[in-house]
Amino acid sequence: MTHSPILAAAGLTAADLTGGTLAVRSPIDGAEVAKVHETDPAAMPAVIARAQAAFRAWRDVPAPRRGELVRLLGEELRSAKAELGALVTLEVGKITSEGLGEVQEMIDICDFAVGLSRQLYGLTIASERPGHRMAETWHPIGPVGVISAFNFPVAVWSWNAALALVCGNPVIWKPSEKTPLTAIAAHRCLERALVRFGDDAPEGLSQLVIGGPAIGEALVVSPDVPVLSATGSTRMGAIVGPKVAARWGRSILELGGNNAMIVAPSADLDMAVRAIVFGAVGTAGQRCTSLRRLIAHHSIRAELVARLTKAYASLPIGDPRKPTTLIGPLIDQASRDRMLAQLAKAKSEGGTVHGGRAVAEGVPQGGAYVEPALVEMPAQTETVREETFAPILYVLGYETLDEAIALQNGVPQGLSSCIFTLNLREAETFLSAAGSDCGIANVNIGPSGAEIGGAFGGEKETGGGRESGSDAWKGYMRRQTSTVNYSAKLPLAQGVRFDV
Ligand code: UN1
Repeated sequence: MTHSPILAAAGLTAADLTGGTLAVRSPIDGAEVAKVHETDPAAMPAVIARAQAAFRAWRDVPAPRRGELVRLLGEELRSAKAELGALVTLEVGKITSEGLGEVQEMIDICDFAVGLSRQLYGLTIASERPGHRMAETWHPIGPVGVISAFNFPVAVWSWNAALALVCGNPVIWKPSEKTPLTAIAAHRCLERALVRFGDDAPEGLSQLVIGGPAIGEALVVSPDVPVLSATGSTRMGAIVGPKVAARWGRSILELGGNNAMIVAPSADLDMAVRAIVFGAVGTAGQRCTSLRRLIAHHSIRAELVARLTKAYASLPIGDPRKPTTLIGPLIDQASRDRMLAQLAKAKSEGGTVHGGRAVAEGVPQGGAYVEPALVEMPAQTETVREETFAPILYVLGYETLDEAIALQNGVPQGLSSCIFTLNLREAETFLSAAGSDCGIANVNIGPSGAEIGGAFGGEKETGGGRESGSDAWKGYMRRQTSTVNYSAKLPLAQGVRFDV
């Protein structure tokens, strides 16, 4: 099978695809599709210096004009949607609809950021001193480093880039080493937008750097990269966060999730089953927001497991390009090995595993295909408390809502969560201060598939960062509080007297 028509349609040339040192494989069949050129770590100081120079020009461009660049990016993405979506499918193994959905998420954040470019509001605050006016202004902060993961190879960049650009900041992007091709193709869309935008976009406004940890490290340790946004594992965040903090930078961390659904006795089980299946096996369980734990009331647990086992048995697994497929491959063999090892561990802790076998029949050879696994657990054991980036759904039981909420919150991660119930008291308790401790808490909706309009991120080991909608833009700007004295006196705050 040749992948070249998809690569060519996405605008990738022979120079992009050959002669480099980074081998790119398609998870569909494990075939090598490119040897991409890597950025020399020794070039990173120059990359950062270019971004700093671009910052000095871009911060003076009015924000609504900066929004125009992002509007053009949205246009480019709209016209490249099919080709870019197909490339996501090729490089990550997402099914066609999810590949397209990822590009739609990029378009959505562009639309959001264009509107935002006229709404970077600060407050006017009542001063306690007569003849004084106090206000805050949000200023551009400087180059933003973006380190993104394989599973959302372009959407996460766009959440950061669209906001950073309207906020007046250059961007330096290091994509996952597993997905440089989608990154190159998406970045070309921005390059085309820059050409159309004209001269007031400085050179070096957006740079793509490809390579391994040394490239990321250069961004992490540089005081000239005031904001570092990193998406990936908690292990990675534990290295990045302290290093950024040590040089007084700001990090926006979006790390692991271990997302649960509570299914209450009153739940609409038809809806719950559909939400569970999409949440747990969509994207082959490789979203930060994937559903990993099902906390089902004892009275409906057996029925739910029976319905899920039945639904799981008929899920089409295979080539993600086929329109009927719902579960594509895992990103690589190592990922499948980890899944199988976690299942063995769960078994040793008393778990009963349904499914979860490697699949070799009826799928392209060379890819890491798996049956999704449902694992009935006697308790929330060590394995359940770990995030495994694969379609494993652990099932736990509960008797009281307090118990269910304690289980939901009883893991180190705090990204997304949800409850299925038709009972108002239960729903509101779940959303209350004493309810879910996650950054995202839903009612009668699964934990994944968040819209860009809300702030995205979570607490505890998820890292605390917020990206995308709401006021997440504030993370990409510096706040300046200004008090102006228009009186002819100089009163001091707090009534302090200091007569000289
Ligand atoms: C991720 O998995 O890193 O909510 C991001 C969702 C998507 C984004 C997931 N909008 O599932």
